[in-house]
Amino acid sequence: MPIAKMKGDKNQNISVFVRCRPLNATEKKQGCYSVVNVNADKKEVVVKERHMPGSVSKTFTYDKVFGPNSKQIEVYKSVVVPVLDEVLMGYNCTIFAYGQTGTGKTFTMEGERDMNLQGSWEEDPMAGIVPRAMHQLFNRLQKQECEFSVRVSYMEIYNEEIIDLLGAEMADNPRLRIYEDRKGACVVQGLEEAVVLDKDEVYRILERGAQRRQTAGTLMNAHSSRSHSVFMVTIHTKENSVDGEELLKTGKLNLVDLAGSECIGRSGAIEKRAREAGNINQSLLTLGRVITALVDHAPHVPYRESKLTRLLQDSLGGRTKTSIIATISPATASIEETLCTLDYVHRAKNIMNRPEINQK
Ligand code: ADP
Ligand code: ZZD
Repeated sequence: MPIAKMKGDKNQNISVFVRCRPLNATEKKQGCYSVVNVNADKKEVVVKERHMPGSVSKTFTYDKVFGPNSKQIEVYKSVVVPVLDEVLMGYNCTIFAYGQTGTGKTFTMEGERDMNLQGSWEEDPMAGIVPRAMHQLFNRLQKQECEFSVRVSYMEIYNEEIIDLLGAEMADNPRLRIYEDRKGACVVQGLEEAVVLDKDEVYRILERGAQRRQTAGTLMNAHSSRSHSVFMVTIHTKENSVDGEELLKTGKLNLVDLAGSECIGRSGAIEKRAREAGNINQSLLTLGRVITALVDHAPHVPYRESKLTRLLQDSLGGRTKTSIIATISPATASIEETLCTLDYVHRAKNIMNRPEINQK
């Protein structure tokens, strides 16, 4: 079949994963116990609604599930390695982390730097998806006999404003606007695209981004739980095919750490508490509405109603390969939020994308 015919004719569901973190010291002190059971073999998460004889339990099935003892490397190998293969084949891919604040979205997407560790960042066992993906990307590209270029953008969406986490030092961040390019893709005007030449430059960029974010978030906790951070990598490769022709490929990877899901209730309605606090996260709210519209096959999908959904429109019902990692707490006290998260991402499993290779 000619390539043109094969293009985009395969529908593919979004992949959905769940990771449960361990009970923490505070929860243990409060007498919380675990109400979540993760069955990796059956790919099931079971939530016991009452911890008594004749208890009610709810079971959800996903593409893969990770229990409280799962390690960063394990999540990386199962979820990200296959995605990186696809990016290098020329697909656009997106991985979202979704869940209540404090359940491990940032731990999963970015990880943590063990400052007692003398070793390099590449060897840090606490490194999350972003540093691992960047490290493996350069290892893979340097092994391949091809010319390549790697560009990185890193931004935060807070209160429907885009903050560039890599922009020039003194640039008093003007509000960055989104516009549509000739192909109809949404692009952020003026967003820094850092060219990364090798693995050694990666850490400096991550450090800069992490530092900027701290400066941006004066009210740290509230800020980080309400903001979305988006790490975008674009890879261009040029190979010579067997018949001496040039093969140009472009792959893109979006790694998205979403705002805490807690202000949005199970029905998708904004909780009264959140509304009263003026804490309406337009991007998170719209994400939920976009998912609903897609799974219901509604005639109109409200992509344009938020920055996040405009920017990532192609990941939701478009030509990007998309995965979602839902993070949950095992604790009794979080059972309502946990069920919300499990429901929400289970519904998202029904979204169909039609991935297409970018190749010339
Ligand atoms: P979120 O980004 O969802 O608000 P964080 O990533 O900040 O949550 O995680 C909250 C706390 O829980 C952090 O102290 C983090 O180290 C810890 N944590 C999260 N996930 C795990 C995990 N899978 N294993 C061990 N600790 C975890
Ligand atoms: N989660 C940490 C950053 C934070 O919220 O600040 S951990 C990883 C991805 C993107 C940006 C930073 C990192 C991070 C880091 C910490 C401190 C200084 C630089 C970078 C990290 C963690 C482990 C290995 C590599 C990078």
